[in-house]
Amino acid sequence: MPSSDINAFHDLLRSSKNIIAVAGAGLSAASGIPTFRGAGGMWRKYNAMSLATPEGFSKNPSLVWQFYHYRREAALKAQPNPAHIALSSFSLPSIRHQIAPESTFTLITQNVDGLSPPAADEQPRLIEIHGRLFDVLCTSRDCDHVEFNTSSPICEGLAGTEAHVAAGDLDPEIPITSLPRCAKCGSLARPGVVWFGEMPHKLDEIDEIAAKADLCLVVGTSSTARPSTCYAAEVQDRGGKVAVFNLDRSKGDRDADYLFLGPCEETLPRALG
Ligand code: BJW
Ligand code: ZN
Repeated sequence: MPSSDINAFHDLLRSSKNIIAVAGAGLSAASGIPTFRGAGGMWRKYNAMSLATPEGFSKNPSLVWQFYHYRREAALKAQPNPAHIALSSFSLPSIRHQIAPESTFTLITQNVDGLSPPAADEQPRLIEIHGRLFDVLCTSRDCDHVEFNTSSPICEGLAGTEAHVAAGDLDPEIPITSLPRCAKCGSLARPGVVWFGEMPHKLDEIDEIAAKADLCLVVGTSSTARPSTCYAAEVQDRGGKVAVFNLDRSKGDRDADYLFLGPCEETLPRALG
């Protein structure tokens, strides 16, 4: 069984040289952003294959845009919670005594909500492996324009639909011409997130970082979506350690070296602060 000895974990933090954290939807749960799986998860109410695949978007971009408009509006209203803050301030000089001075820390988040605050000195390094809700991509191959757009609503055609989506009621009738368009060429735009079957971002960079990591924190993720699910085992296979922070038991956690069960907005500040 994994240990939950916080003092031993603090010793491990201090002796680790290259730390990575792989985070998931549970990190943002206390900020009011719903998770995907489990009780209250979005994939219980909405069909993942219709809303989070390129095929779903080709078939009905209107349904997909309503889902992402609803998610954008929720993220715009949300604030980082103590778990986000604990991760982003992990390398600040004030708490730097917790870790070795020359150590590195990289946060690989599967979340697209933008709630992990960027650190001033680029430590921790933040990698948003599944993209960002507020990136808007042109679907025309000839253009490929990307725009960072936090407008609320993103377009008039979607205004107010978030209330219906929250009730599980997506409107199949919104015409494609009323959906977000590319600011450069006018083609249909799409959310800048990574759907099932698409290539996650910065995989080469992550592989390089994970290959050097000697400690992997697994925070608020069900560890179901590849490739994020692989990094902890990779670190452990090379002799590194794994610490899981989750509300509940999750896939692979019995192999972890440390397991801190409970809301990560409580367990992480205690473990890292
Ligand atoms: C708390 C808490 C609290 C709650 N405190 N904890 C069949 C068809 C198509 C693809 C595949 C297929 N079979 C396999 C695949 C591959 C697929 C995959 O892994 N599928 C499995 C899920 C079956 N992966 C992909 O397609 C990926 N791409 C890929 O593989 O490319 C090829 C390639 C890769 C690498 C090398 C070579 C080739 C892309 C995956 C994209 C995932 N997309 C989504 C949507 C993104 C955009 C959006 O946000 O809308 O990403 S799906 C969804 O799952 C989202 C999440 O990022 C991801 C992971 O979920 P997460 O974050 O773990 O959330 P939950 O809800 O599952 O878990 C929350 C956890 O928090 C729970 O454990 C709670 O207990 C806990 N919790 N409150 C602490 N307060
Ligand atoms: Zn364009």
